[in-house]
Amino acid sequence: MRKEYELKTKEISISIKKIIDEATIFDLHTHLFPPEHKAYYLSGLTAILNYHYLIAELLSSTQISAKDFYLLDDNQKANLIWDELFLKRTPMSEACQGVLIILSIFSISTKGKTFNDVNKELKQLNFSDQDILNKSKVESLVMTNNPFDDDEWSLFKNDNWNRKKYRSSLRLDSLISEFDKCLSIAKKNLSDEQDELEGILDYLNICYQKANPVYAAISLNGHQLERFINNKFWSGILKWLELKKLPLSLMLGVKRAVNKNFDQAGDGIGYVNLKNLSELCVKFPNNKFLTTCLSLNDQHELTVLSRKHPNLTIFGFWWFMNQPSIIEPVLKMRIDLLGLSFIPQHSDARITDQLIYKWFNFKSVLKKVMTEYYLKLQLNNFPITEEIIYRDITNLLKSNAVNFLNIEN
Ligand code: RAT
Ligand code: ZN
Repeated sequence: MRKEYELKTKEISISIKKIIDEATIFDLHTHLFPPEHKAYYLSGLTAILNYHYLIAELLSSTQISAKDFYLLDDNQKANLIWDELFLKRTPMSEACQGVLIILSIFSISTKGKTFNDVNKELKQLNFSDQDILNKSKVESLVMTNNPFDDDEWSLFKNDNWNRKKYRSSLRLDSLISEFDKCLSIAKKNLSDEQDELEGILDYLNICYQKANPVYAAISLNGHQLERFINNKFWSGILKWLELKKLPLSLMLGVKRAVNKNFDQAGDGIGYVNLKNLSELCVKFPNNKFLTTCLSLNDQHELTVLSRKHPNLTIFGFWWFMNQPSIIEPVLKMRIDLLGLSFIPQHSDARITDQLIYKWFNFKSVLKKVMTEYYLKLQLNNFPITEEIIYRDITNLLKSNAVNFLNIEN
């Protein structure tokens, strides 16, 4: 039973902690798949250690060459990462500490243990995806589904998985990076007479029917964003999204392959001009845009834009932004400008087990920040009740996203 009376100062932080700990989550952007999609379901220590954040850390902080590293099999890679980053060095970075949080939630101590010791202990627990979802309190999550990757997309041929727990999103990056391949996949399903846009849209219609996506998404660098605004093909895609009432998630400011040798771990930050985003919001007022930016430099301008454009909603702390030391000040800046009308976090988890640490870390910062703001409100004679805290936290961790996407949860 939640207390309806005004909380005393000391009770506020206790209530916040309890409500945030218990709050369930709608995770707006992940790279996870249900276990039924066997080749794509990742869990366990080998996958956790072979995360591209940790590969980049290994390759940039040791003398190990990327070429030699990528010749190893998955277990050898994970073993090496464990030795170098967890045994020979202090696992201080956010990505390293994330691994330790997962293990400690499963009560596994790591001190001096080899990769094989820890791997064996974790395997013995034999936990399912639902066990992880329960521990992290994630009720439902959005996958990243590429309709131009036949093998990955074969997930939608089956009905043996939970579509409410694992929601779909249409990832459209391939339409930029490998347009000809997309066209030939679309054409397999269609007549020859159509022009390129019609062909792609017809194919996307088929995918839409099959997957019931909650949004479409694309990651863009500055140059691509600039071209996006005045491009006939993309205007056609935006029209289609409008008709389908599908928001477009724009993930802005990535520069792919800044170090090609690092392969999957080689992407970095690029320049992006957010004036282009503002122009996009004005030019397509009936499209809804979800946006996140990779660079710290863009956060203030992005937040101001979200105050100015009703069709622009900010989400998450993406990738290099997902560090507690960055989240705290930027989260406060967002609240100062937007109140609570944004979607504060997504996990971007690639390995199901990561849901545990990514949400644990975000909830810790959220507790600290929300306590500060409620105490300020109280000082201004605004009475704080458990009802209010519960409403706000539910909105931040679930309802803002669910309502924005207009889906039933
Ligand atoms: O955060 C990540 O894991 C990145 O590799 C990207 O996948 C990024 O989130 C994206 O969706 O492009
Ligand atoms: Zn992602």
